[in-house]
Amino acid sequence: MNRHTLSCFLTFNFILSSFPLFHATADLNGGAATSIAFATWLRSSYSFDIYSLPTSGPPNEIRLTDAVSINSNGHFPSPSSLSDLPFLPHRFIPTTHLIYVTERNGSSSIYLDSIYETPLIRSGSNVPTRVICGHESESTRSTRTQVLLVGNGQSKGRVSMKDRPSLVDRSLIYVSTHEDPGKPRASWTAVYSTQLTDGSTRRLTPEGVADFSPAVSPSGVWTAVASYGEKGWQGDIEELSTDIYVFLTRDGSNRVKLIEHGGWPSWADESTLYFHRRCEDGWWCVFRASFNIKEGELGVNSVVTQRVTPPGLHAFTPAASTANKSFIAVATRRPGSEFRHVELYDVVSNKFIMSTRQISPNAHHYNPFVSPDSTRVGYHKCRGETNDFKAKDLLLEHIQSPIQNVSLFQVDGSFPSYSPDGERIAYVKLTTEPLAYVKSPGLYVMNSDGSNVRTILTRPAFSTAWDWKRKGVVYTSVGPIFAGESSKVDIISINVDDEDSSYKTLTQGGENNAFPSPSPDGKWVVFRSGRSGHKNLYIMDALKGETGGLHRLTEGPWTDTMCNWSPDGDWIAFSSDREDPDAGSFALFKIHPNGTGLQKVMQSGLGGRINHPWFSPDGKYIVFVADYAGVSAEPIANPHHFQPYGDVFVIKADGSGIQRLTHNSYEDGTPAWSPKFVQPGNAEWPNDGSKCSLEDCHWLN
Ligand SMILES: *[C@@H]1O[C@H](CO)[C@@H](O)[C@H](O)[C@H]1NC(C)=O
Ligand SMILES: *[C@@H]1O[C@H](CO)[C@@H](O)[C@H](O)[C@H]1NC(C)=O
Ligand SMILES: CC(=O)N[C@H]1CO[C@H](CO)[C@@H](O)[C@@H]1O
Ligand SMILES: CC(=O)N[C@H]1CO[C@H](CO)[C@@H](O)[C@@H]1O
Repeated sequence: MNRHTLSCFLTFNFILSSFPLFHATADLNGGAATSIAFATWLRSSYSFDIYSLPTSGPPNEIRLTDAVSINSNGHFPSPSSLSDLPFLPHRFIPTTHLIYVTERNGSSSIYLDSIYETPLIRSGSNVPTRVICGHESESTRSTRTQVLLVGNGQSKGRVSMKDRPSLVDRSLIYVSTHEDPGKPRASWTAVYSTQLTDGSTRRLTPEGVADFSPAVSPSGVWTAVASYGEKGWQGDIEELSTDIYVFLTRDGSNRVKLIEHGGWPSWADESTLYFHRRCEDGWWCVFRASFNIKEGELGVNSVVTQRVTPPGLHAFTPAASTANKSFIAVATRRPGSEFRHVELYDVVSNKFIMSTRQISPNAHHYNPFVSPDSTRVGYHKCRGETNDFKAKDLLLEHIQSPIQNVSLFQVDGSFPSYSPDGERIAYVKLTTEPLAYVKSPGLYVMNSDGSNVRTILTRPAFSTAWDWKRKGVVYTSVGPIFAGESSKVDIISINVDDEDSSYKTLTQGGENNAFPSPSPDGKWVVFRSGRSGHKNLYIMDALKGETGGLHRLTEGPWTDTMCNWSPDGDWIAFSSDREDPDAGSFALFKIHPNGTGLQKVMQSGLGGRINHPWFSPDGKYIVFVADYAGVSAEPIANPHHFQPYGDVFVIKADGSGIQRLTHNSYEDGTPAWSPKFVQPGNAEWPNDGSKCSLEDCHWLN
């Protein structure tokens, strides 16, 4: 019992420049504030922290980040890159500096933590500023200074995703998604360089191109990226069909394609890069590329590539080691194991020499990185429960919104919808989710602040919607999601305030009747049904169901689905593949409830997908989920997401003025607008601990 917890940390909030936090791009709902809730596949149980292990000797794993929010994709800066940074205090002997991505405060930003061992000073002594918690041993304690290096302030004040940082010569190189390339199905991910001493930021990726996974060479002169180049995102959701390009870090010039087919570059020295690709034998494998780099003269022909890791296992996301070139770090998936581990691979003897399997066999470990002296390997994994604290997963998280007067909430559940007074949220847990907190799939209701979660129905259900007139009445579809036309799915209405959870089945025959949305006068419900052999839209009586009256709204050999009735009653928005049935491409349409006025509101480019439209309370805007912004990271660097391109967007109901609401590399979905403004805030699950219910990429199985 030598170690005990002590509240003693130094925080520094060094903000480089003073852009406004919110960049108002629109003023929806006539200036009245509203809210949008949406789901992000399993993100609420990530609880990632960055850990490190020595590359030789006893496997003493240490947690480097502070167990707040989600911390990932770390980088150990070299001592020379840190020299002269004005905000680094020099009063302690440094042990570790770590640069990483954090999602605290509802948007990603890049932090530098410096963890110092200091002689023990009893509390009350000269700790200069605000203090957060740390460890204390008999004679030392660690003190952490935490510096925000790059946030939205460095991106013209725009909310964006920040990722893959490296520090070179007092400049931070990273990706950000804050610039709209202005065309559908194009990734917004580009590489930027921010000068940390003066805060100036420069874009290194050419306009109209997306770059992923930047890596800076040890000298800092070159940066390598995975990129589609001019051809743009190809709709990939597993391996990205990228090539590797290099350019001069100082200004992005001298850009050349170095390697066809590859991703996740990592430099061993100025003429050696490791990278991954899916090999022809089906295994993900790591390659080494050797080349002779000279400004301006480089091309694919001068490069020699060689496969490094053997068949029989997947090896990916390599991290070269620069001081000791005899090994690299990789993530692996081995046959017979569902867990992703970080392993060291000796490139001289061609043997795996160390693995996180020894330390935490039943956890996923992501995206290794090696310290400049090659003595430590870092990675991130879910923190779970540890001895010194209990991490808690969030049931409801406030996400920074790029739109003024719209607060954004991520709900740990699918198909959230707000009650007409904005006080409650109905949502479901799907059968496909690992059920960490709930015993069974079904329908749940909570207050909009995340309190008072109640189980309403323990049967598989999906899309939810509240009646506008009858208080407490919720519609949902009961049965399997993603099922064929004739699958047994019926629409029910249930009063969530009734004690007995009895419900009324409104549709008959069970031929995939789903996505109910009631009319604002409370008389009708629009829904989709597979009863004709195709999924089309129908309208039925809200109280009596089909038996009280049924009208067919759309008809054709295609799929019309995910319908939402506008609050003024005049329109029904829906998603349809009618222009190219069964090709997997869905556009956004609207139609009057009397069947006239059909209009295509928006298409997300050729072959694109727009799903789950929902009208704003004033009917002037529609929120939806789409692949409009492509993917924002290599999917293999994340846990599994079925549709990693899913982001939430808002458009005017006439189809103009698209705005991106979410910026991340996860699968966001099923947004719903609240009629009232909900105060920003987070809510933890009432249970203790983080359940770490991660799933590794299914397509690696
Ligand atoms: C370099 O790494 C290899 C593999 O871990 C190890 O066997 C070797 O001792 C290291 N060399 C030095 C000089 O640290
Ligand atoms: C159909 O409904 C729209 C709006 O709800 C209305 O403007 C239009 O006049 C109606 N058309 C017919 C033929 O009833
Ligand atoms: C800029 C703006 O329109 N702000 C509005 C946000 O919503 C509140 C509450 O409805 C209004 O008072 C503000 O004017
Ligand atoms: C500006 C802001 O919201 N800062 C918060 C970011 O997150 C940390 C940790 O959760 C809070 O302590 C800050 O107040």
